[in-house]
Amino acid sequence: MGGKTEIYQRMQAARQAGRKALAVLIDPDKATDQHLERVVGLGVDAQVDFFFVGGSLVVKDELARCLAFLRSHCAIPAILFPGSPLQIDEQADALLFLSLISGRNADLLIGQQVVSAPYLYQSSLEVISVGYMLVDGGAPTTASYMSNTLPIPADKPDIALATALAGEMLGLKTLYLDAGSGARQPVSETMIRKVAQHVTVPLMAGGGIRRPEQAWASAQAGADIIVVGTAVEQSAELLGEMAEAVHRCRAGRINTREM
Ligand code: 1GP
Repeated sequence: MGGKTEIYQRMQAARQAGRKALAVLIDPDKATDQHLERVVGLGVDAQVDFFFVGGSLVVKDELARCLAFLRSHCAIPAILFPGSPLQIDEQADALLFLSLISGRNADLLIGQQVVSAPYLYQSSLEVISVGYMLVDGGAPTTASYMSNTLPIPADKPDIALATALAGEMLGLKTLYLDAGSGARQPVSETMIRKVAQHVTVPLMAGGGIRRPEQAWASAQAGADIIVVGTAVEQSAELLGEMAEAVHRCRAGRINTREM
């Protein structure tokens, strides 16, 4: 099956060059036009790499409006980060095709993907598969509750590594360590480093990153794409500092077979 690969190639090229990327997560339910205008303006100035759009629970019908706004106001790629097969819209550039590999909920491992695959096949969207791993961030999050799965314990990097390796061996094109939106603690540097040292696909990390130094530390530990949502929702001004912190980090990945 062919299909578009432009965004994925961009992710891979950045990873190979040791160039870190910032993705700003926009929850369409919460993003008023005024907020979007601000985030887009600051995002363009700060050279934000991607906008991720979606959420674990989207209750209003604002996705199309949000994507139309992004499309007409900037050239930063808009990538769907869907909480359900309902969140598909061809105005986006790509879609993260998530399989919740940290959980044992068959519906989120393969069930919902089977429902959405025929629609995606006929759409113009670039589909990027993601081995999605929820990590305990100190309290239940919407993602952990809605997915009805146990997150990976925060202090078990070996479990995260084994899960990530399985995901890569199954052919998933990217991996995502997520403490969940609004997590009390972000994914630890130890866990990110452990995974980053052994996988070769682009690695995303997010959930609970509130300060630029945390974004920098996650990138320095080996994440290629840092995802920030809540902090920018609460204070759009942080966006410039977040982007600066992530782009300043140049840590390449050192792969090892030593476990
Ligand atoms: C959630 O990783 C994202 O899936 C972003 O989390 O909202 O806590 O930044 P925050």
